[in-house]
Amino acid sequence: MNNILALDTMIAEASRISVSVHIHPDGDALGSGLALVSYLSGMRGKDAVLLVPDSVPESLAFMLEGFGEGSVLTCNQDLEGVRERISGSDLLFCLDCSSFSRSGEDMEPELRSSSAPKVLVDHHLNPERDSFGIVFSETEVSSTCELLFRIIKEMPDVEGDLARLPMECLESLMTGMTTDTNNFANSVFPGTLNMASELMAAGVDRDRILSCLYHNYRENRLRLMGYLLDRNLEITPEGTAFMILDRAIQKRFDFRQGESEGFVNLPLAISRVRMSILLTEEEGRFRVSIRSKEGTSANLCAMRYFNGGGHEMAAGGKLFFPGNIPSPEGAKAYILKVSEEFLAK
Ligand SMILES: [Mn+2]
Repeated sequence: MNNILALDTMIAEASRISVSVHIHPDGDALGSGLALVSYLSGMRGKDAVLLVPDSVPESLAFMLEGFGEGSVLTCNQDLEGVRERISGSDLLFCLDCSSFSRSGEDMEPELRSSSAPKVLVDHHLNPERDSFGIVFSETEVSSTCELLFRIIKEMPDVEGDLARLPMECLESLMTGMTTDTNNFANSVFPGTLNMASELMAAGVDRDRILSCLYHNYRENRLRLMGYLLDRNLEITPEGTAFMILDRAIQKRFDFRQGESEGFVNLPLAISRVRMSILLTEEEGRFRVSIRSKEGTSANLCAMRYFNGGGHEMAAGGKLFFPGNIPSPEGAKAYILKVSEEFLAK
């Protein structure tokens, strides 16, 4: 891989390294961030910390097991600490997002204005190359974890020998790849299966990871899922399925961040659905998740109508009120219009 030696030198010359991921971190963001912190501290002896723009969702808290107290700083708990950490860092990594603009408004200005060298490792479309000294950007991989797996494997101190790496590093990579592929249901490439195979051969307990990921939810998540599918899901004549997780429903099910993970994929099971949209109400905006089937671009839809982007068939964005729509109640009409316009023949 290009740039491996340049990266190796950059790491060798740094002592305080910070790794940032995107806001509302998912398994891939946390997995790649933790794996890198584990490699940098365990193998390279660096002072390495993962910076999370908001907080770690409860459902993914198990991923932090085995990591020391100071390995992760979150903006929600210690914003001052995060800012100090960024200004005191001599190397910055940005993982699983195409630019610092997805690092959240709390961290973005500090990250951008830092004079430390910056490295991007990401698998989304349209990376903001100019902001980084070294860019590892590939879209033909399942996840940032898969890309990072290949990078770490090629590092001169690893030489392809996974046994040299801390188990936390290997487990984090497996976890993130598993969540980003929806447990091997999408975005799986030949290299993805090789990665899984090599990690298992190196001793990663995949059954334990699956149990932590998929057998550990609160009852509310399942009841909310049932409610949304039965009472809330609508499908437009053009084949856009949409669900609106507004404040009232959030309250009713005591909704917590991360608990709707995967919901947006469910309507794709319906034959006539071409695209699925999940709106989650937040302060002054909806968070938007979009999934599409082959031939329909979730990325284009997110860019055109929802102030976002991502991958060809999995993207996200925001819908502001007031702004894009006058109030939360305007969401449905907006989606109907988008569907008509975007999926028109
Ligand atoms: Mn990802």
